[in-house]
Amino acid sequence: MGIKEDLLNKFLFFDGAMGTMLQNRGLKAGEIPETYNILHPEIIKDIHEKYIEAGSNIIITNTFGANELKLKNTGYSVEEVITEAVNIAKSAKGEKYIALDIGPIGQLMEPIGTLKFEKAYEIFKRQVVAGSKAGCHVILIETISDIYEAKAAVLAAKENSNLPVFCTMTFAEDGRTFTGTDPITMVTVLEGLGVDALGLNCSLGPKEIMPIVEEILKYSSIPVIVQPNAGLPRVDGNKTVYDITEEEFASYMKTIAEKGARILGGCCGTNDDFIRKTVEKVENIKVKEIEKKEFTAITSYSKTVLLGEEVKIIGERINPTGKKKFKEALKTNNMDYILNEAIMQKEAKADILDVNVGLPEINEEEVMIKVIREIQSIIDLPLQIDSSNSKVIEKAVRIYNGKPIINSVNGKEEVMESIFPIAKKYGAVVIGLTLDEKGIPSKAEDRVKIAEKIINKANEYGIDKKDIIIDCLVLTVSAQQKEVMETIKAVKMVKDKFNVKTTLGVSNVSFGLPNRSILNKTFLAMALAQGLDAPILNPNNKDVIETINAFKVLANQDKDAKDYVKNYSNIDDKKEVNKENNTKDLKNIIISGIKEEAKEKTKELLKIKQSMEIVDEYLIPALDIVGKKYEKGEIFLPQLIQSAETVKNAFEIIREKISIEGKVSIYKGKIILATVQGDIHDIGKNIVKVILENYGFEVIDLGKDVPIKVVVEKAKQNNIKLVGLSALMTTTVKSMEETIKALRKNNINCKVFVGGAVLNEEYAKMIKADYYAKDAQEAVKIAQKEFRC
Ligand code: B1M
Repeated sequence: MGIKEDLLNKFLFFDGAMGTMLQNRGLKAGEIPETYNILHPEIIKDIHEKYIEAGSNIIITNTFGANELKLKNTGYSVEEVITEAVNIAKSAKGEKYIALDIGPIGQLMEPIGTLKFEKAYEIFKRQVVAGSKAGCHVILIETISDIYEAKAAVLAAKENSNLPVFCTMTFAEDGRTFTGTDPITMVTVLEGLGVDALGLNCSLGPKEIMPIVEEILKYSSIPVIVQPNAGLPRVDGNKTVYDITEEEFASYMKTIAEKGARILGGCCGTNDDFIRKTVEKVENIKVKEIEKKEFTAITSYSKTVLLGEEVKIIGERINPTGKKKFKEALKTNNMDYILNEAIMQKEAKADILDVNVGLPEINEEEVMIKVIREIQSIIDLPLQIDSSNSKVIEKAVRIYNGKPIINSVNGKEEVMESIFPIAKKYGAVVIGLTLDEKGIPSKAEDRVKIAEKIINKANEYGIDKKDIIIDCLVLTVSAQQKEVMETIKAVKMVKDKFNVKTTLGVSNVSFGLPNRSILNKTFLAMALAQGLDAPILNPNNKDVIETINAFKVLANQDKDAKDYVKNYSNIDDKKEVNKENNTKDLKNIIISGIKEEAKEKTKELLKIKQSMEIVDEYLIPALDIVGKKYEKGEIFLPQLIQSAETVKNAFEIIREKISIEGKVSIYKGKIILATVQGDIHDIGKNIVKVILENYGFEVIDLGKDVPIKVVVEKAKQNNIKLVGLSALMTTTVKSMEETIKALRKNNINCKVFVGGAVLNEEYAKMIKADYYAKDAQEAVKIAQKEFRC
């Protein structure tokens, strides 16, 4: 029996924390826990044995951070540390499986950070190879907060070992991971990638994670892992302590087991007593059967779109066919043009975006990857990867951050054989076109036969029917009038016979005829009535969208006509709002995160506005809107970052203009500027710097997240008379106060001015700053006063 068989009908128990157990045995702050495998193997062995005694039957190796980046300065290799760790686990007395622990790399992935997907894959691969060589039984990827990193790790595990792969992520109290992934998205992506068990670890205590666990269980068709912390952390003196007892922990874990979780364990703050109590309480409960969930889902990194409950729109605009400007954009690498098409479709309420960049004169593979990377860094809609080249499809689905749709296969053996293995491996949904070697059958019945062949063949590759969307193909009414109704008939037959999801490229129907919109919307209504789930169309076309909105009411999909009323009650107000949105100003560009366009727009604006007017009227208000959207959970960190980067691009143009204008060249005094420790927001501080320099002050810019002692040292070294500190978060005002205190304590004879959105006059006084500067101009006034100029 192996671990997979065990999971079919019993509970398995992981161990509890390693880090806190090691701290209790002498691990000091700054020491790397994984070095204990080599320096103190007896301690690690003892911890494993304590857990086995308590009832754990899966032991997690002490290799959470055993990757090449974290071990870099230890003098030990990944292979040494992992081999030792697995050997120690093997030598621990008692029956158990050994799970190779793989934690996050410790660097943020693109687009939030700089770590490339391929690099992350290589780092994980090294760990997997070492672990499986050393003889572990399962690979456990855990505490991951970015689904993209999880994807790199799972692929590395599956492509470089034959071991079962488990993957757990960490969630915050709002039910999302750090980068915005919710439970359904995690389940959809990880299940698609073929992991053997999935779930959540760390995050919060068992009570707080309950709603997240319920969501995971609702959607998962495979065993679910739950490893919470020992409650919520609290700082007591200089120790972190957790707030629930072993008994309470175990009671919650019992409830979690009853709800359906299969693998239970503990994370931070737990120890062998937590596991013992949990095993005692759970051991004799009957395991809940794991049901197969039959929903069709596609995802981006943060958003899941379910097909079937209501009509979903697949936007068709990212496609060069018949579009001169689009072709030009592809040839000249004009990403902004393509991104704008994506944004416009999102604003027009598309649910999924088709991405096709097939042009004979470009390198489709390269361009497809670039376009997908760019779109997924600013848009949270799931993508449909559209190409006739299987190599392009594979490359694209690999780097895509979510579960995509592949457009498409058809009934030709050769096509199915090349695409289905890709769809299976990456867990994509596939569109099956009802044509084969003989072309498109004219009769509905024959198209249904091809649909059946596609569904059966997919099944042979292990692809479930829920991951197939059938396209019965729309023919042009001007050329094949008789066959248009065959398509409508085929949609109904396919739905009735196979109960699969359906799509159609709607606008094909009207080629060659005037006023195409009338034909498109009527055909659409007919197809919707027969069961069309996800039409591919232009969401900017008002007629088809109105047809869908009306259909949703009539088909009882838009319950109580809520959306309909919202859309159509204040029609005049709406027109105004749309007019405003359509005049793409710099604010909208920043909110959307289109960097190059921001530069161009700023250049244009500089012809009619003063530099600081642009900062005050566009840059700051745009970031305020972005900040509010972030706070409300409407956007997530990746988009926040894109907007911040866009502002930096715009400000770079303004900075150049200001430097050219360079009003003053005389030296008026030296000022230190810094964003305080713990705070990485530096856009405001950088603006203040440019303006102060422009007025003739010399600025020593210490950057962001500046340690208190660095501010003190630099002030001392440079005999500074004026220090400016910036902070943007309520949490870092404290750090500002500490910095001021340290300057005073070290008898540095300087004045301090403070600024940043979170501050005001009153706060400034409270933390004993000499001045509060609400903006850059105010900072100049303060400097002028201090240096008497
Ligand atoms: Co974040 N962030 N952010 N963020 N971010 C805020 C501040 C937040 C209010 C957003 C929100 O939730 N609504 C919130 C703080 C909540 C709070 O404390 N109550 C927040 C959070 C929570 C976070 C993270 C924790 C998110 C996360 O990781 N989960 C994280 C923080 C990491 C950390 O610092 N340890 C984070 C990260 C980021 C990005 C990296 C994505 C990015 C910063 C990029 C960068 O700066 N390089 C970012 C951004 C862009 C924002 C918002 C949207 C915009 C900030 C900004 O640049 N405004 C912000 C929401 C908001 O403020 N509306 C938000 C424009 C800038 C010109 O204004 O800095 O106020 P401001 O500067 C003005 C004046 O205040 C003044 O002059 C400037 C010009 O007039 N001024 C000074 C500023 N400093 C001065 C110094 C002076 C004098 C005047 O003398 C020394």
